[in-house]
Amino acid sequence: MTKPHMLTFDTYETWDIGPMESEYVLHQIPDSGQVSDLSEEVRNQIKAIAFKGHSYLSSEMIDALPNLEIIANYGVGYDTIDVPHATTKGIPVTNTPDVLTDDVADLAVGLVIAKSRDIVGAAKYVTSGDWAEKGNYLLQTKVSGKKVGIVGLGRIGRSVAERLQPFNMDIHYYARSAKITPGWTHHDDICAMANIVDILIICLSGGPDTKGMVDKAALEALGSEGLLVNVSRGTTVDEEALLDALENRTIAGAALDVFLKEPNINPRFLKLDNVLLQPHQSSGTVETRKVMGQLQRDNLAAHFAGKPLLTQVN
Ligand code: 8YV
Repeated sequence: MTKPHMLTFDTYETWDIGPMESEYVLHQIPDSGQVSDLSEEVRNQIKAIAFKGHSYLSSEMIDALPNLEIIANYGVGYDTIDVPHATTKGIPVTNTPDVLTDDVADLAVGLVIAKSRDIVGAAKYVTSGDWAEKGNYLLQTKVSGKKVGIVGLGRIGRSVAERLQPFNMDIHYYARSAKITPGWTHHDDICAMANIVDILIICLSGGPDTKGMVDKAALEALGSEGLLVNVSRGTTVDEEALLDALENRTIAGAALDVFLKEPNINPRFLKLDNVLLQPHQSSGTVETRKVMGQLQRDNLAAHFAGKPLLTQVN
């Protein structure tokens, strides 16, 4: 059987490239690459996209591939793909849900603890010799028993809450409607929730519906003792308002894995001493990335075998 031609975005690990090469003729373009960079002959051949990364797969790019049959995303979030356009063209889009939930939730909890206890600053205090020279480290902020507000109680938000419950935290969550929980408090207003919690953790999915949902008012409500953690998408926060709040210390600090512009984040972040910044690495473990790649390939294989897709989003 002849191998279908497939376009891959961004870089893949060798453990992904090998299995993809054995099933498909691969055409690779970088994360910010353009489909229009490919020759017309190649564009006509492409039947599948193995999408990865955080640039935008636009309607124009989709239209430039007249024989495209499927877009398989490497990641749970598909806000960087014009899914409505793919849908109107009858092109299925798949993602990789569930398999990365543990990792993202683990990192969210890690960020809460690392930022509250300043683990990174304290480690530098030892290695720089400051401990021996200057004495005990500054006292930090307790984690256990705090009031936490989870913004978005999907798979990841729920897993974050479940992990924080054994820390005797009082768990609040924002969602459009109340969900079945082990006694967590529902809010339908982010500001009202931010006003009463110590820590706000954003676990929303990205896209136009959640754009700027954590806004200036929500940050004001969180207040000068409040910690913001974001493991969702940079778009879910009003980033200018967040930078103002951090610079003016109207919130205590933030631990962020995601930004509006990645990896070229707003340079104002780099001047702050009340942030813990991460390079969008929440699903970035060897174990999880292997399973994400497998699920992406399983969806592609199902499509070309004429079988039902495993995790279709449209
Ligand atoms: C990325 C993510 O997919 O799953 C998501 O939505 O944000 C990440 O896991 C990953 O960084 C690969 O680009």
